[in-house]
Amino acid sequence: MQYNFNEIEAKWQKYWAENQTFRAENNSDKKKFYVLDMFPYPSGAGLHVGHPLGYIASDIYARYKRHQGFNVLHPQGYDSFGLPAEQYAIQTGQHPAITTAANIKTYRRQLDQLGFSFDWSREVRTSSPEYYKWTQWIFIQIFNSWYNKDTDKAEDIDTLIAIFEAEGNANVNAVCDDDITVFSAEDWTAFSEVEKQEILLKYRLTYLADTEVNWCPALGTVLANDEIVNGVSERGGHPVVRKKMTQWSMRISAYAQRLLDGLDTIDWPQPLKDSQTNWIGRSEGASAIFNVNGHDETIEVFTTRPDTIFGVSFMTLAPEHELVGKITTAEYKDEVEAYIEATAKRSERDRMADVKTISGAFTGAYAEHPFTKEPIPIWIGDYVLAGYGTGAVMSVPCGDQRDYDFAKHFNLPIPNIFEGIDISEEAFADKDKTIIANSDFLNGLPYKKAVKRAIFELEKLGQGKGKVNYRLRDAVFSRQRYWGEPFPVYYVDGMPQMIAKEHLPIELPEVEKYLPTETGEPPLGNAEVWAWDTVANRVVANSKIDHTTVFPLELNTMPGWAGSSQYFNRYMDPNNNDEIFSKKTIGYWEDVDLYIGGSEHATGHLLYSRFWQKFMFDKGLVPKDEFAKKLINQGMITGTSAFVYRAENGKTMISKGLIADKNVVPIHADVSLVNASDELDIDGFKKWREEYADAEFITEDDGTFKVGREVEKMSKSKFNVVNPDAICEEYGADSLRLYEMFLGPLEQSKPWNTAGITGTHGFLKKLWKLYAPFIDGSQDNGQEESSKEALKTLHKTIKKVQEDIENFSFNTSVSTFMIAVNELSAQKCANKEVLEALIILVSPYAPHIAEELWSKLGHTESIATAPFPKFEEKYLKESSKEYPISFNGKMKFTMELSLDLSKDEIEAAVMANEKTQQQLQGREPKKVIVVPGKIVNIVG
Ligand code: ANZ
Repeated sequence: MQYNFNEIEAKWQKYWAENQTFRAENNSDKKKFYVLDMFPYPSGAGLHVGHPLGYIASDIYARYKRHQGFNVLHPQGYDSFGLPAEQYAIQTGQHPAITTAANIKTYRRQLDQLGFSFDWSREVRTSSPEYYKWTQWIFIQIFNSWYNKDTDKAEDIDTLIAIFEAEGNANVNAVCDDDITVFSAEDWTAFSEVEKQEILLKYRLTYLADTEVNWCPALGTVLANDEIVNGVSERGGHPVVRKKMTQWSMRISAYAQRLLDGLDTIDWPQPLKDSQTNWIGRSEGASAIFNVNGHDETIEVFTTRPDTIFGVSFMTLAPEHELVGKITTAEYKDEVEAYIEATAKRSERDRMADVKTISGAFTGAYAEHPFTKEPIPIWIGDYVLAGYGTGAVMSVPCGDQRDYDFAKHFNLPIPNIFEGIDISEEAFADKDKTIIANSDFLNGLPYKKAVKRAIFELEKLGQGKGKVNYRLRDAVFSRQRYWGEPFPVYYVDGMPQMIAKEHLPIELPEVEKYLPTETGEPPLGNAEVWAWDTVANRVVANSKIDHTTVFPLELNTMPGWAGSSQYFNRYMDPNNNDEIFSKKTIGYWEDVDLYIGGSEHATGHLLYSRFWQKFMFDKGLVPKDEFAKKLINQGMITGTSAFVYRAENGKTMISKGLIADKNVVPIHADVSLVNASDELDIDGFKKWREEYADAEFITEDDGTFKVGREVEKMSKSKFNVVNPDAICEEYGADSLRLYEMFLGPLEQSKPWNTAGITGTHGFLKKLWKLYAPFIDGSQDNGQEESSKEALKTLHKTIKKVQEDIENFSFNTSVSTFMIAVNELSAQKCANKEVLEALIILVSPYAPHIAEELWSKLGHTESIATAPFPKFEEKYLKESSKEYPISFNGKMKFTMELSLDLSKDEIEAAVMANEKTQQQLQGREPKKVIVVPGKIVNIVG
């Protein structure tokens, strides 16, 4: 019987689905193991062979753990809110829910065809109301919390209100807005309801604030930093301005230190930890307060180098700093305003990246040096970022490169406070070399001591203190989009109110158009039924808004990361309609044991999820404050893109061999139009895109047209994707799974080459053949006894494969299987026990063929939970030894003897051998030296 993989794979996929083979039980006596994949965004293009790489690896591990007796949770779902479906809706009017459902269908078919052991009974979709009900619920929990620095955790907002009622806010140690004013208990009681809510908003873990955003009027939306290129929108090239908008923010900054500390407790890749560490950006230093001359104002700066305070020769404020308007003198007003306007066009990212352009303006105002009392000119400059530290710096041209460049550019004094260092040459801020001068209390101190002393002196003056600063900003949580979670929020007197849990979910309303409204409101502004009736407790028509019982609902939606910040927990109890998950269930599953996904999520999803988890931990909702013990970033699969070279005239395409000195532009050609010799199918290319229909082609002498090839990320936009469907059809999913693993170490990036799959496919055919006696029924009991070699091959394989899986070294397992099958085939092994054990080893990698052969070996149940074979050292040990037998040190012949023999027995056996007698020719040996396991030497 042939290895008919298409039939076998379809058969077992059906069996698994019908028997719910991979269903994980929430009530189990078994130990749990939770293997998680980053769930996909179901795009219209479907999966390419790069996508399943991580899924195959995690599936192998999940299957291995089932063989080891664990109750394995291995769920899958869809991150199904997002921009592409919305953009498609804008273009075509098609509701994003419809596109999303269609794309999910394709994804599901493609995932099923690869034989993953997902527990589909737990599927979640972030865009389904049953799911986002709980995203909304978490938002409400966060809103109803504040961060108490004394207990170092999130607490219920009621505990804060109780403090306000009892003693006001003077002693509250919270992470909160900067502009808090002190009030007493009496003040609090006297405040109006709206005033109280305004104050509480400054403490809540999610709050409304005027946030600077990149606003693109033409697109009617806020853009992320990376959606802006050279000051204009990446899409469409429209102007972008910075604008203040009232938006929801998440107070993730409250967790900065815990997010850093937590990294030490989890087994995540070091580069990923490093990027989170940098993103959080802890710096230790001091805040120093400078009085502004002639004003009742102070400027607070954050500095990592308070020891350099005697080198301050000017101060620089971010152009957005709130004091700029107040302190700028009439004389400099025009210049300052012109500068502010010019700089508003530059994104923060541009400002950070650009170290060459020096620009700024003098305000005309002066500050007073805390120690020398000298006047210090106050400038503004956009190298100072509004959102970092206090948005103001004390400028030390001899210690900081940017300050130095600024001083040089504007001809400001550059005092040198470092002894013996020529600051125009010396590397800046070379901390260890610093020698302090010009100050009584700092002179001669080494850098670290000087920092401490400067802080001490500032504190004594009441003009500063030690401070730890984090680069991590609070996360803006509002999006001006349609296809996202609606907020469970309505507004009374402009103050946000939460809708009670029992009325959730608040479902997305229908809209006519998915674009922002003409007045610049987000797309939900187009909805006609989008108001909250506080009596009927339901969403009603906007026309009913009376601001007494019916109020407007929030028009923004939540960002992409909302739904993905809790899905790993929701999988534990996804069909629970009363709670996000039951205590008992989360008590059992606890956390993710293994998480596999891409490294591009380092400072997005993986940081936000850790933040939400810590919040949930503080609230006693989850038992662990890190959600994933171990994480692996799978490497990227790269594709070999094909390039056609277009001559400058735009019409002529030149074959690769002829472009040498010509001016050409490489353009992507779809890889399906190129054969294995890099020759282009010219007709196909012309038909592929209308714009190339009348292109002309300059070919090589032999009439072929050659393309250039380059390895790039596999991506639809680079036309180098390989679709797994065709491969499954031609070679089967098991071949594809093995091949993806065989390509190389999981974490490395590696190029795809479809031709190589014949290797793993050939292996599976050989494997199939090894089981032929069982497949055709000629052998059903196996050999009476397994041969020593077969057992040795088997146990060697068990050892290696187990080590490999545990080290996530899946590529080396595949070659181990190949060796094992070669050896067993050569041995003509038909022993049932050996072949049973072997197929269990193979099953995590190539599960369909494993199930089929398992059944051919006479089993009626799935192989999925068959115990993983136990490695036994004894089978690797040699039981006998080929002894070299020497006479007076010269080896004459060898003898195979059992290793169990004693010295005397060995000697007796050697002496009894007739070859020995031949050598001795009747002589009595003087001595027989026996080293068991090594040699025998006969002297005499
Ligand atoms: C005086 C000084 C002297 C500084 C010196 C450095 C060297 P990190 O490590 O990134 O925290 N700074 C503070 N706030 C800033 C802002 N909003 N935009 C741009 N720069 C800002 O760096 C902190 C240092 O960066 C601070 O210490 C400040 O310059 C500057 F020899 O103060 B320093």
